[in-house]
Amino acid sequence: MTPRILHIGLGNFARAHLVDYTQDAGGWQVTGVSLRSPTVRDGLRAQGYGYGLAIQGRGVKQIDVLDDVLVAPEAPGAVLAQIADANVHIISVSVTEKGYHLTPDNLLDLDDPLIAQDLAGEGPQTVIGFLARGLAVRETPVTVMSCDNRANNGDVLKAAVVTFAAEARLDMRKVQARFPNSMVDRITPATTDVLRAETGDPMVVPTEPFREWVIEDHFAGPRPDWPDVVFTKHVAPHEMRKLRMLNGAHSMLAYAGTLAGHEFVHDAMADATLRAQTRALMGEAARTLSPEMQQIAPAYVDALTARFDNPHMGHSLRQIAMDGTQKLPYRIIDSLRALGGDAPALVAGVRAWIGFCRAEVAAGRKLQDPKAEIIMDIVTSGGSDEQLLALIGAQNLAGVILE
Ligand code: CS2
Repeated sequence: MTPRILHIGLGNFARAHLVDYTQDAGGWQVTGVSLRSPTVRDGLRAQGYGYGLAIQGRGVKQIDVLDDVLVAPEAPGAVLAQIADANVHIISVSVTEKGYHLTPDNLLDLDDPLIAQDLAGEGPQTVIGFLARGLAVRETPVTVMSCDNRANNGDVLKAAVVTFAAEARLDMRKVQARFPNSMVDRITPATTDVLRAETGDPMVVPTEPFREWVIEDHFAGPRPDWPDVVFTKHVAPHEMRKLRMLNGAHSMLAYAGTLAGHEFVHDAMADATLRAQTRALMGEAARTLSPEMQQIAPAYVDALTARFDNPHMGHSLRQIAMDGTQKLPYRIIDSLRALGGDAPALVAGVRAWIGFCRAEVAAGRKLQDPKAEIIMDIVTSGGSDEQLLALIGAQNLAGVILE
């Protein structure tokens, strides 16, 4: 039987990263799980689960390593059965930052309504509820691998599952699961109708030629022979390099760029002030990294600049601006804290987020953020910037950010 990966959260990113790498490795299949809507399943099923990966400048690569997609709300029991299936050796996860339902200090948010419902025994609906309840009945070892942009992504996922299991009084004594940390990277914009029409593929995914993956060498069983993947004991230095330099700069550009009237990353990069601020932010973030990462930082800044400059990517600033309360803590605030506040470009990034929240509410646009309602209440009731900073765990940096 062909060994399988069960991938939870089959968005464009997973289809441009884990699924692409796994196709290159050969010998494995991937079964997808959509936690909410049937859209991706319906689209992929209509074409036999194959789709095109439009790699900028390199044409369309046909991906055919997916064998099925389950839609969790339609069949939660089938998803739980897959999590427990002995032929599934890896359960990978890309559900975006907010899919973890954590508090700003990375603990499972027991007040979150979906987590509360999962604990009450309905569903489940969240990745945490599914993993805890599925692993509890699994009999063989398994690797649970987070592929999301979160610091210590494997550790925080494991901690959330353990907390859930304890709260739900699940017996986890027989569970043999490992949760490696990983750093994932590939810029993957939303698909446009133009690309769908050009390729004749409604499920096509646009991405850049660059891809990077560093995974903690901590697997419970077999894994595909993924090409170019770095397996290491120490992922954190890589994770911090990527999250703080690439994603930190992305978030600053998203808010400052939108406020300046730009639509795409490459537009904002063509704005001399924002370009200088982007490179300055990367330089500030680099000062918080390990000596090895500091050494390669200048070349990394240039490589990131070139990736951001790519005019063919059409990477929308508003897409990156989503879910700021979930992203800013480890993309920008951690660096700022490490530098004791002495970092004008990072400060500009946080101030741009505040300005963006206020401008969106003033314009009557709905913020895309799990804390959108709280942000709206603060802004419309004349609340302070300090109150907004509290939402990203940065109230004690108000002095340096707002001075
Ligand atoms: C972006 C990321 O949307 C965002 O927040 O910063 O998705 C970014 O493109 C990827 O992490 C690149 O690997």
